[in-house]
Amino acid sequence: MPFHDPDCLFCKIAAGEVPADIVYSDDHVVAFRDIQPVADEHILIIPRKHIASLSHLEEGDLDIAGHILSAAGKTAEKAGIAASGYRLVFNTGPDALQSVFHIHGHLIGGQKMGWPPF
Ligand code: DGP
Repeated sequence: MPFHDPDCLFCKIAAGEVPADIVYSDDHVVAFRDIQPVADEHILIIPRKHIASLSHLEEGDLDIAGHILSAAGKTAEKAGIAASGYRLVFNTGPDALQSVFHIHGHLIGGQKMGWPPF
């Protein structure tokens, strides 16, 4: 799979070809607000590299996984929810209702949440 998939919506957002409300970005990841928020704050964190899902991560992609996790804290800081708390959720596959096949962590917060999440 090439680094950039021209048919992938999130690759287009990462490339600036589709507009998004970007909260944080660096050389490896982009974090932008979800168009259909499920919480008061709902941000998607994606790698710039096209990888379909967590299940498609390969050994050589482990640094990318680290960049996503590292960006979560920075993004939460920028969004003002680092202290109050947040969740990072990766919907993966049909049971989890993954609908966009480019890895994305849902950073959810800005309000009190319940558990379990389903
Ligand atoms: P998932 O179901 O886990 O694959 O989540 C995909 C999320 O992507 C879903 O919460 C809605 C969001 N989304 C879909 N299209 C767009 C878009 O064009 N812009 C933004 N910002 N979010 C989108």
